[in-house]
Amino acid sequence: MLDGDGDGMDDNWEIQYFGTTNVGMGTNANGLTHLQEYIAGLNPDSNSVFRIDSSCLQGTNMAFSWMSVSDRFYTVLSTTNLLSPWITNLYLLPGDNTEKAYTNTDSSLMKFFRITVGQ
Ligand SMILES: [Ca+2]
Repeated sequence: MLDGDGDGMDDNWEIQYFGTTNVGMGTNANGLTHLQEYIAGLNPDSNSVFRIDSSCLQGTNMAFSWMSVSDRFYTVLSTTNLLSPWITNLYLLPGDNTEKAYTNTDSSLMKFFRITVGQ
């Protein structure tokens, strides 16, 4: 990654979407900063968001999927109570511009899930 201005965003990505590397840390209509959009692999020209694309029950197991981006890593976390710590279920799955999926095989408890994305 070329980051001549040291703002954490690839200069080529900044030039592609803003025409300059002087984009600052402003926010888009979706409330994310340009840096957050870059890390999530989003298009800052649109209202694109990082999200779970599909979820369904496979028997008693919850399965869900999301679109991945190259050079990003995804971690799936869960908790049985939003006041409790999050537990890592899947750690640093590399993105490759394909759909990624996770299936929770422990259906003994109701769980909340979230996915984090980083570089
Ligand atoms: Ca940069």
